[in-house]
Amino acid sequence: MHTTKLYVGILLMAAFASCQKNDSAPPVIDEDVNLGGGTSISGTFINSFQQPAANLNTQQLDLHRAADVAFGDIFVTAPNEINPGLGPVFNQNSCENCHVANGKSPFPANSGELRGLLMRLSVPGSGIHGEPVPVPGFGGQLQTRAVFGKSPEGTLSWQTVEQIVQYLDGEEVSLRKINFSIDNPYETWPANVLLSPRIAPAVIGLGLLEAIDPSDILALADESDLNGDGISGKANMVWNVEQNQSQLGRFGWKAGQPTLKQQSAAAYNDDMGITNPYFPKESCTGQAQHDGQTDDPEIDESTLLAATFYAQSLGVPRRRNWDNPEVMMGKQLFSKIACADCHHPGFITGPHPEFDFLSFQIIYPYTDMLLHDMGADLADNRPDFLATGNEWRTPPLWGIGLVETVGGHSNFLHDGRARSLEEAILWHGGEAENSREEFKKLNKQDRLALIRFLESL
Ligand code: HEC
Ligand code: HEC
Ligand SMILES: [Ca+2]
Ligand SMILES: [Ca+2]
Ligand SMILES: [Ca+2]
Repeated sequence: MHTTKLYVGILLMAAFASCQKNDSAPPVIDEDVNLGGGTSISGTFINSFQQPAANLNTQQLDLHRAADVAFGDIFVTAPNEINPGLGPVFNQNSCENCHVANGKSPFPANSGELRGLLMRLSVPGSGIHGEPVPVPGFGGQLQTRAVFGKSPEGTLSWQTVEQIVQYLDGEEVSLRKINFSIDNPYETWPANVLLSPRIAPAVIGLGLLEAIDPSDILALADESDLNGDGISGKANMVWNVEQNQSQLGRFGWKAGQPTLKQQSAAAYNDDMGITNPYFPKESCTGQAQHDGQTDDPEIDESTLLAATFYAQSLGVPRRRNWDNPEVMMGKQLFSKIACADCHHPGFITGPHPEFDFLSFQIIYPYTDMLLHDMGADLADNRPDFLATGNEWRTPPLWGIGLVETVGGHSNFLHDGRARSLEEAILWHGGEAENSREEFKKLNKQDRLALIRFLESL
């Protein structure tokens, strides 16, 4: 790439040039303080992920407020005047119940209240468009709740196993591995089911990630590791249901969804049992307890677009403490030990077809949007389009330092197993093994500096 670096270089040169001319120029700030470009907002508070993008015009701000309502709408059992159609089977009854305060879900305390944790299912192989193959009788996701008179598909339970890792300096950290199982299936649980636990991610900055030109993402891919650095990012190619074609995958932990609209439509359908123009059949269609009818969609296109717009139009919080010396040292280490080789700092978004506030923004999401083999310990062993059982999409790191402020927890990684940023780093394996080993060799002061940098994002 390096259009972004070039561009930023030019900006910095411009800043220096103006310093020379003019003594009252503003202090030079770190290039990535405005993580979300013109959408960036300030402040460190519990509502940090619920602010509209700073660069919305009045009309867009009105749309955003209406969209906020759609995201929070609680669905109930039909017949009901307002928001009917929940189920027959479902996981939660509103978007916000999983994406609490728009932040990352915590790992649940018990299987009675799963919060934003859900289990994807499939049997080995792939379908005609390369998609995971649904499990007969259970589909592609385990719905753990059902409306009155229907049975949940099963319950999710787990056991945790602790394992110790040691730094070069002798300090030890205990990592929590989680082994999931499905209990009380409503009918016989087939053999050979593949499981993929997923925790709800934060929903900030997603419109910007959608606006990155595909060629800028593909330019970072190095599938056969031609440059020999042990890192071989790969793009997922997934099915766009509306356009009836294969497209770059961007959203979800394995980049299994091409657009925010399709991601949102799938969430209505699978997570809440709400049929919609994209997915007009109930998720349990074909199962014994479904009545076999396909009625009109339970929400219309405008509701679907509203929920989609909400995630597109949220502001990204600015970095904090970026000029703290420890944070600045941590940022250097982040590049030095190759974290930045996957958590790619910057992009300039392309032109967004609909929304000018997403176009040509200089953003710092700290992701390459590509899939990486993260090793056996993180593997779910369940393929998702081109993503193998070992591969995950690099998650963006913007906002990661506010997870605790917003959600009151510090659980990370696709299944929420990590209880701190430190644990999240120590789980890295596969293509990230060298990077993790470098981290383990750092002295305590340097390790803390790296974490302080993450906390500034
Ligand atoms: C049962 C919990 C649950 C509910 C309800 C839910 N989500 Fe999600 N959401 C998730 C999980 C888990 C993921 C990650 C999915 C994956 O990796 O496949 C996700 C991912 C997303 C993403 C992509 C985020 C990213 O970084 O790639 C968006 C956007 C999203 N959800 C929007 C919505 C909307 C809109 C609704 C309501 C219509 C909704 N969600 C309802 C759990 C939920
Ligand atoms: C080979 C690519 C790669 C490298 C190198 C890498 N990461 Fe990651 N990182 C990922 C992927 C992929 C995940 C998601 C893994 C999962 O959830 O199972 C991740 C997850 C994370 C998370 C948790 C994010 C979340 O939302 O839960 C943090 C924090 C993180 N990485 C920081 C780092 C740091 C710090 C380094 C350097 C020591 C680093 N990473 C090196 C690819 C990489
Ligand atoms: Ca329904
Ligand atoms: Ca199901
Ligand atoms: Ca490489």
